[in-house]
Amino acid sequence: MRFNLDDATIYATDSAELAYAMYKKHGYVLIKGLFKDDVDALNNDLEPYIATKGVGVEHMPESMREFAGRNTKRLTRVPILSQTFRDEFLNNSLLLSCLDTIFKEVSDSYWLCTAQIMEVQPGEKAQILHRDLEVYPIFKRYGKEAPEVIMNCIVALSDYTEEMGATRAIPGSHLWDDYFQPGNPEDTYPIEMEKGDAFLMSGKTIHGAGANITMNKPRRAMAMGFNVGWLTPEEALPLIMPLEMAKTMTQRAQQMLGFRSFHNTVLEGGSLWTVDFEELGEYFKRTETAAN
Ligand SMILES: O=C(O)CCC(=O)C(=O)O
Ligand SMILES: [Fe+2]
Repeated sequence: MRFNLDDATIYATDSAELAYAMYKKHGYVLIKGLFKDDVDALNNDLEPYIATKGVGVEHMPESMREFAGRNTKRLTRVPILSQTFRDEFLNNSLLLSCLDTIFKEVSDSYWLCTAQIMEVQPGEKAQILHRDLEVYPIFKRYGKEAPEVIMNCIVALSDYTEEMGATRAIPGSHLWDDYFQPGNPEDTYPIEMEKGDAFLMSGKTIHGAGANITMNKPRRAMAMGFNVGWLTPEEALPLIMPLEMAKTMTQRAQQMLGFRSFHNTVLEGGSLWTVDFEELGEYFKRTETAAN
């Protein structure tokens, strides 16, 4: 039976419960217009950086460069480069409600794993199919029983089609027993999106960027990854974001960026990422007062 993306599509005005039901069933949910009021400002903030960015990734080991895409521009560190990202994208209430619901079975809080622009250039081939969970490889052994430790929210920063390299995913692949079974490109479906739409996907779902077979239409998307608080994020953002910048963010955003501690409350287990057992947010406040 062919999969119809409409069956996994909701609107920004819909509830987190509906999003959750679709994510559970298909392994992802497309949320129409989730960031439609924010993408122009984000593009504005980032345009100069994207324009001067080359294709490919300079600092990755050779073996990973194919995966990242030799003809794809990847711009990382978005939270530092864009105030719109810090103010709006990190505080989107539907996205946060979805993530709260999804992660609460596994972890009391979560980090921003990465926020990066992925602009697939004309001529780029399809990305190798994968599950984002594989960044923490041990979980692959557990198949569908693996805990949900990483989620990806891919936001369209331009309208894009299958021909431009829309992300392709295999619906239901989060429910497979054997995660060592490679996905078949013929079983993937493109997630075509309009500017501002967002696609929230389980780390257990097989996917990859599609090939861009157009002559002159880059596909611009942003991936916002989130990982549970007891795993290391991809980007070391708290080490490179100035504290002064972090202070302008909401508490939720500070927590996701590593400027607050991680408390295992509901699931128990104590606190992590503290200073002498003190909540990091309190530590920053107290030591700053002492300095003044
Ligand atoms: O760019 C895309 O559509 C997906 C990229 C991706 O899945 C990844 O790099 O992990
Ligand atoms: Fe991925």
